[in-house]
Amino acid sequence: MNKPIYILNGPNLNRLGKREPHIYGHTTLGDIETSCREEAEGHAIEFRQTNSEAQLIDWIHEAIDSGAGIIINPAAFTFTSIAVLDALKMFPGPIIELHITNIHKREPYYHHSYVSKVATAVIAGLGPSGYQTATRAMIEQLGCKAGHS
Ligand code: DHK
Repeated sequence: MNKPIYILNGPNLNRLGKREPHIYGHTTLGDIETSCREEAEGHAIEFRQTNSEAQLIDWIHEAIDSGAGIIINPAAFTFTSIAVLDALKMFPGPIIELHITNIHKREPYYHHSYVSKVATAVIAGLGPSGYQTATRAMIEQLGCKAGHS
């Protein structure tokens, strides 16, 4: 059984669909989870969201012990949390940092990411479909063929 890919989401992303739709669109996080599972074609996925920094760190620790790869949209913690960076530093596998919007085109406080220091790759600005792109890329990074669970 392949170790799961952890897809972790930070604060306020539980409000997707209703949250600033002119910026984030009308797609809900539930829709995004469904699209990731379809893209993974049977590869194990742990898809989670929290508004708590401590919870996000605990899930990264869990992934260190039992995950193959991490796809993370840390949302606002991207720009504030050295604790999340320190946790990710301990992860031995590929890390894909993901943002729905192109953070570099937005307000200056969204320009410096702590997470990018340890990310294998960064995806930003593709909208909700960036999650599928990240899932496909992660399966390639892991050298797994989709459907081989
Ligand atoms: C999501 C957030 O919540 C913001 O804090 C970031 C990111 C952008 C996103 O594009 O997914 O600035």
